[in-house]
Amino acid sequence: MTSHHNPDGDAIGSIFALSIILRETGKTAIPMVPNDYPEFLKWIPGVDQMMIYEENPVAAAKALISADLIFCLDYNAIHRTGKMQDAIQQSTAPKILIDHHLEPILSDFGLYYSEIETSSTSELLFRLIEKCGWIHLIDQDAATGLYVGIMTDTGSFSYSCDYPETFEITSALSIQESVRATSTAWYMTQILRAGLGFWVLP
Ligand SMILES: [Mn+2]
Repeated sequence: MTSHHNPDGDAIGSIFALSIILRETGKTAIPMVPNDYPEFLKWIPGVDQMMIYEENPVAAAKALISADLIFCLDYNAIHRTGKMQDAIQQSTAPKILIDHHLEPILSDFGLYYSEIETSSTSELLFRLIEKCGWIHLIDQDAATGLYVGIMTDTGSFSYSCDYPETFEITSALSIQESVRATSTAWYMTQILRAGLGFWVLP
């Protein structure tokens, strides 16, 4: 499971969630990002298992080159993975794109699910999980990852959210999978503000 250089909430949330679900199906799944991710995402339970390519490039490149499949989440061209791109290109594993950015370079990928009229990659991933009949595999940590992806890519539901599906999926995550939406928003707001030097009361 890979994502782009300078990973954001959608990148981290989607690759983390897909890794959890694939492990539930008995696969070995390694979530990997090219470089470190922001402090405000580090509270997500279990996210510290993320492999960071630039911190261990030999082992990370080996994992990519020996993978059976490489999922490419939240980026539209392999060059967006920065230092990781050579190892991805060297790998003969089929590359599966799941992404919502404009103008994907489809020749980079063996299979693709590219849709721009959506909030986020996390939303597309939820739809794919649903089509696979894997909704029951979304545990609270995976749901939190998907929720973080949708929430951050919409600026807490202030843009890129004119689609009913975004709210239907958010509702499904909130109700069925017990995402604690208020505390998720609170954690990230507090950590972001702490980074700016102040805290606020909830
Ligand atoms: Mn995104």
